[in-house]
Amino acid sequence: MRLSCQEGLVPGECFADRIVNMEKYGFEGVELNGAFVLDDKAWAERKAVLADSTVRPSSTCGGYQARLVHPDPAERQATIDAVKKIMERAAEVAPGWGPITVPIFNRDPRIPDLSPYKSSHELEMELLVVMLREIADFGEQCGSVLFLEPLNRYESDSLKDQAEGAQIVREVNSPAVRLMSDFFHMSIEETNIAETLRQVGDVCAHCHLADNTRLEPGTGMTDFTAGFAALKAVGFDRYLAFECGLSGPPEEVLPRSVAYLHECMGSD
Ligand code: LER
Ligand code: MN
Repeated sequence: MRLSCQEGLVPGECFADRIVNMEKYGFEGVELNGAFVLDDKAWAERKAVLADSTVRPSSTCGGYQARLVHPDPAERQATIDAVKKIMERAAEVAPGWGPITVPIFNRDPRIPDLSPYKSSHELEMELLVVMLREIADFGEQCGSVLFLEPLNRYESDSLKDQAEGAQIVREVNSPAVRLMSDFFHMSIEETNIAETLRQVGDVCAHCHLADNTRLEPGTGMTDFTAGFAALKAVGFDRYLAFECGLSGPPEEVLPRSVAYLHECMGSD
């Protein structure tokens, strides 16, 4: 289990400065902004800095419109194109990591309800599996992984349940498509985060960390000790990336939160 952090959370005039600070604060990984992976100049800068650092890329987040189950085929294709480009670039640096995606946010148009044939939700999840199979084939060829992220009811009423996300990943049945578990979304949607992680642990390959208020871990009520014990029990050895607001200056609160999480992990 290793700690990662979204690049935008750490201060620095340029990416190289941010990475130096990340290492200083105790992070082993960085979650890149997908927009900077898609941009030629920003990607070249990131690749060069990472080649010289002990901080490893864990994942990318955002940077394109996440519309895998959008009703417009052109929008779905644009999402597939962006995801594949990020996967290809991720594999240039190392195998086994890549973009996070959500199927669709609430603000976007949804697949129409075709009851009594099929509900919107059934159609969306079926379409999601079809889309993910194409991504899985691509990821297996280039060596990259896509992380599927269930949200919470306020951001999407499509995929917001870890068990359902795990079921979809099992159906796609590829090492190139894995589930990711966001502690903030789980604190809203799951009755017991540790129990949930035990149940989805066979397909979970990435986590997002924030406390229940979405500030940095250690500021709220989420039981990270129980969550990490569950991850340990299922043999999770991947990255947990900070995706959160900060309760104070980053140089104070980020190292404090990292130290707190190491206590929660036990000896790790
Ligand atoms: C959005 O709330 C979120 O958790 C992001 O990780 C979505 O990619
Ligand atoms: Mn997240």
